Amino acid sequence: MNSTSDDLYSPGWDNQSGYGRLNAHSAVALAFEMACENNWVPGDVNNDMDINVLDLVLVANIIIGLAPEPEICQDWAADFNQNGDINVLDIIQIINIIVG
Ligand SMILES: [Ca+2]
Ligand SMILES: [Ca+2]
Repeated sequence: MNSTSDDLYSPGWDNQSGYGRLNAHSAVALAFEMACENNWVPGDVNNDMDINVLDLVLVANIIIGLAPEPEICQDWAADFNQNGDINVLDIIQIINIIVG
């Protein structure tokens, strides 16, 4: 939990806030991320055990906002380089996987 707390004062532990307020959102996001890692593969956005052009289309749709409310793990898989952002860099890296 410490890694998902917001530090309120000095970095790390301090007298005023301990490790900071529990950041419930980060903790929940981390829990989902761990669940996704167990069941999904980055780049396999439709989770069909294959990374192909269908996944590219899904990532593109997520980027331009056409995907209807992607699930959390779908978002996670679409962020191929796991930098917290889904963009053209993820598409390029998924293309690299497809063309080998
Ligand atoms: Ca797929
Ligand atoms: Ca990314």
